Amino acid sequence: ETTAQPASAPSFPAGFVWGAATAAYQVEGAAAEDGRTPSIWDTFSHTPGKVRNGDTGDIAADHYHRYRDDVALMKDLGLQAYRFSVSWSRVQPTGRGPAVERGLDFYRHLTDALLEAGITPVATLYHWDLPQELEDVGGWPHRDTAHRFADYADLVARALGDRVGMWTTLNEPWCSAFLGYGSGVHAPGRTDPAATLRAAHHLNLAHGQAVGALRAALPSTAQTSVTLNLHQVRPLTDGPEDAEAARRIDAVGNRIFTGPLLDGAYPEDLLADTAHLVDWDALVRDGDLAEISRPIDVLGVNYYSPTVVSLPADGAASTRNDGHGASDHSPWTGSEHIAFHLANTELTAMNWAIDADGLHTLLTGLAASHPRLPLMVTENGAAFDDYVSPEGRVADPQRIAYLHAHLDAVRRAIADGADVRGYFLWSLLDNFEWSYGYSKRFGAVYVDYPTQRRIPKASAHWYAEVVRSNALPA
Ligand code: GBH
Repeated sequence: ETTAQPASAPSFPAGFVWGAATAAYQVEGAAAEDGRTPSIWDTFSHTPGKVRNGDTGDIAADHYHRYRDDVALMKDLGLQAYRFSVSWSRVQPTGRGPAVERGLDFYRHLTDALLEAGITPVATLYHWDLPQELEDVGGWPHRDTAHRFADYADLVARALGDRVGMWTTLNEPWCSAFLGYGSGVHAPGRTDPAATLRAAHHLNLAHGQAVGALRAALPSTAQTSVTLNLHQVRPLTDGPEDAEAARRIDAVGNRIFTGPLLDGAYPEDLLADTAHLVDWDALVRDGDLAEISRPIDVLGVNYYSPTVVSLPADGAASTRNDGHGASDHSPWTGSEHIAFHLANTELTAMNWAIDADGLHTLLTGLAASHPRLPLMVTENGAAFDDYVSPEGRVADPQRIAYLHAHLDAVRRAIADGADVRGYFLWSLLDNFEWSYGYSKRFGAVYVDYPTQRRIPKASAHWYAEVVRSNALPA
């Protein structure tokens, strides 16, 4: 046996989990097959003007039909885990009632293939694709949607609980509430501040009730989690106005979730900032906070870029690039007057500032505030303008540099005491990037959409070596 890495290679703890992630609507396609009905993203993407170039997820990366090849690709790359999401309207088309077995079969076959390849399946129950029928009767602003979600969690857990041991309830509930019902750049495209805050509470409640359902249906060894996009908020200057801007955005961007989920209460300052928009006393019923704060085993965090804010002296509402399409409506319900700035660094193709220290600060901050809560980086990655060379290769040195810097930030956070259990690259495949359609490529694997041919980018090979050695190149 030889030691492949020099002693100086910056390495990760033994047992650190290395994976890649996707989401159902972004990769599956087969939108109308085997009994699947429209989700809010089918409706939204088929509404002219909502998604760039009129792109939809009808076909996407055709993962529904090509999952065997995709699992083989993951095995070739040596991935240890695959984070995917379940399409609610594929397995329970009306959002209530009995399951569609053909829909569940897709996930049974996918997880069987993963297990056979030695890859751990990590299932997310909700990555933004609410059954349209549930939106038609009120969607997330309507309390009953949380109960429907708990029933759906029970149904999926009973179908897949014998083969999936790691479960995430929601992916980025901030996006569901604030981009879906606030700025309207995501489905269902509503722009109603009160509905936004109601949606946030009902997403929290849905998570808590689903954790209860998962615990009841799954073996005691199963792990439950939720994935949050915690904004790494920084004031533009050291002045008191910008500190106030950072406090407000931290409240409505982060603590509206971490407060009830991890600490059992909504923060007082958030309730005060938004009291004119919603009657919190009527919205939050007795017993809700106890359900929402049920213990979880792991907190998933997604990180891409920091958020730099200021409070303009003139009080004028700001216009900004929120990275998810232009809207006349701010997603920052109750804090619309705050201005946003790009950090003064290199940008990705999304115009997101590259700042790996933000990931270190995020992880060490959570370790300090919640020392007994294990963490998992459930998404991190970047879009660049990738293209296939005449030789059939995709060189993406910027993505390699991005991943290297962010993985080093994870490694430093662990060295500084953060209990980070694993890392999932976003994304395994190029895919449907929401309101940007197919114009942005986040994959480690290039997808040539006309042929659906997969071409691992240079970053995929680089990542495979990191996974193999459990270390970064020295
Ligand atoms: C993730 O969302 C998604 O989980 C995934 O489906 C998606 O493909 C991937 O990232 C890439 O976009 O919102 O104004 O504060 C990331 C969503 C993008 C939300 C950056 C926060 C920061 C600007 N996040 N955004 S703002």
